[in-house]
Amino acid sequence: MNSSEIDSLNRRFGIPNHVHFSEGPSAFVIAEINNFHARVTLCLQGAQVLTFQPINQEPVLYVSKSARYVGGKSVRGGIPVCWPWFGPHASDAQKPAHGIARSSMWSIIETVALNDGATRVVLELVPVPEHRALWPHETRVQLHVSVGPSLTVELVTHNESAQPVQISEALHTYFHVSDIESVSVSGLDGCKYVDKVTGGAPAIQQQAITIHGETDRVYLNTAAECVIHDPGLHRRIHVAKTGSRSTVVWNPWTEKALKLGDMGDNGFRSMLCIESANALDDIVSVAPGKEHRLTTIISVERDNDSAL
Ligand code: TA6
Repeated sequence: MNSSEIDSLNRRFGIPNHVHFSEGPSAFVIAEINNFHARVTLCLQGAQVLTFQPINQEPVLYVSKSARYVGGKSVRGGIPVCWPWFGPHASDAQKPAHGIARSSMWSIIETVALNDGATRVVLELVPVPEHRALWPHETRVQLHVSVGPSLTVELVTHNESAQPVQISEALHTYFHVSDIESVSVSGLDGCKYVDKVTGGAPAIQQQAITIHGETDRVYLNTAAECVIHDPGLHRRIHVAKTGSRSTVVWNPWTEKALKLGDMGDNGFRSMLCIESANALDDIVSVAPGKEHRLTTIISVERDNDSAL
């Protein structure tokens, strides 16, 4: 997008002390949402939230120091939008992993300064001819981003066809942590999960989750809020959700991170994905003319009592 198009975005959707558009790396269009609660940046490609930093807090999301800003590829970090399928396509390995949304252009359709000083930005996926071969359904998808003391991200699927449409999806959130081996995650105790590292073996979570190697788990049939306990940063990150029956927990660890090529040498040590999703058995059927909303609500709580 060139500077006159960015000027047009600022004229139509910019809001002083709330929303401003600028050109980022590789001419990516970046929306900066800055209010007295927090600062968020997102790129129009993929409607990808990149950063979230509440006032007086450390960054909450992880973006790889080796992240690449390439057209048609999601950036390593922030909150990639996986839609209308999660993971590899169920029947066609040629189709892109995690669907079409995260690598496609979205447009801004609304920006609002809310009464409590928060800010909302609404984006919509721009339909293009090549999508039809990948996803031959009449659906419209929007992302609603609300920035206040917490960050709320809503992925809204509208079924505009006369038939039910099945989707799987995730808000694939990368969290910034002090060190992966010093954090734990509560909220999924007793929950059934599919362990993708051991070839899909089912298991039941015992107690809090700790990470000491490659971890790639889809927790099923759970609406639970997760909490990342991070004594190194003296904080707890709360990941609440609605419209989601799956939670994905992922850290690639050394070997997988090296294979990915955009996580640097030890980037995996300062990230943990806790993804609000509907995946595997939790596929969603959206009735004709209806909408489905997957929401993740991220907030941070200081924990000055915790010590490493
Ligand atoms: O959500 C976990 C996962 O499905 C992992 O299996 C891994 O593939 C990760 O997503 C990242 O996928 P990406 O295509 O962004 O490299």
